[in-house]
Amino acid sequence: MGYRVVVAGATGNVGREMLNILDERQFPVDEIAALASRRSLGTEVSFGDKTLKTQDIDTFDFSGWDFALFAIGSDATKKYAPIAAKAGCVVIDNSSLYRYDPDVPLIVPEVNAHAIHDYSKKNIIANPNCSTAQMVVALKPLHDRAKIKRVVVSTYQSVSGSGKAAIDELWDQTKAVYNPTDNYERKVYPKDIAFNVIPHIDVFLEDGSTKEEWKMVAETKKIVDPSIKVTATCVRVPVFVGHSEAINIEFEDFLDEDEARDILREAPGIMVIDKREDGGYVTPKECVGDFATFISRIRQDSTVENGLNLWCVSDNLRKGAALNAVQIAEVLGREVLKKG
Ligand code: 11C
Repeated sequence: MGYRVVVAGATGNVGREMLNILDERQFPVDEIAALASRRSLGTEVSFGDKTLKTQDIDTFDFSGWDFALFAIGSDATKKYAPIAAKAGCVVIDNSSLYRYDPDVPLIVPEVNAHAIHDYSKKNIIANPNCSTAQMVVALKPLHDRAKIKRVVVSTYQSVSGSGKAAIDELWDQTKAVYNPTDNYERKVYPKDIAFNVIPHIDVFLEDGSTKEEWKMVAETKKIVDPSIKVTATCVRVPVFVGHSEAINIEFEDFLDEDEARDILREAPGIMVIDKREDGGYVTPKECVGDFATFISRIRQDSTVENGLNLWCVSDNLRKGAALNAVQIAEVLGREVLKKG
């Protein structure tokens, strides 16, 4: 016996990846419902070799469904998650709405799968922000060995993190550079993204940081350890898919770069590609469609007592969103619902 699974927001970038990944990982699905807003109704989506007609999230009855993967943004989640959860359908939510709620576990399965048991307080489990998810996969095994004191991270985030309109914006602007008669209108970003970088993701906060930077701080504390200090600078780059991060870590104890490399090689969800030669590292283009978080450029930072630098790349639509949500569903199935 398998599961009755809902994907809400099935026509978006992340929703489509959720359907792909459920199929790729052969999740035991008995029945699947693809939900969309009224605006996208009629759109068909693929699930393996099947085509699903989207159903209206407004009128959908969640009772009898085991869990729902939500990729519909915070406003819609606020409306529909409590309805699904009340009907007994566990919500695995990709928005930021519930991430910081003490009654909702925020899960990256490689790091804190055990915390999933707290889901029953609200029948909701939160999926982290993409830039946090890949970073904590890398931090956790190192923290277990040498206790992390402080992390300084700079991100290089792809436009797919801002949705489909941003992908179009990068494409149209890039074409217009070569063909000046093409007109383009900036709709998503406040500055040009083609052949440029923008040091601004999400809204500005009072202290001058952005919400994306704050998320990396707050979520790392909730998922890994509240004692870890994080300072982040989040930057949008003209890459379609794949977020990259330059991470500087200061530890309590000494950790040699070779040992760090061995630890990361053994750690779940990580692929180490770290040759000190031309091309001996991973770039975002190569990680698209992959499940792993890739680590390269592992090296000692001799400017602090126990420091290490590394480069971390992952498919933001996968580990940063859809894959992590499906992995949460796998843990939920294995440890809690126990069907199949
Ligand atoms: C970006 N990290 O790249 C964002 C997208 O809180 O789930 C995901 C926002 C979130 O723009």
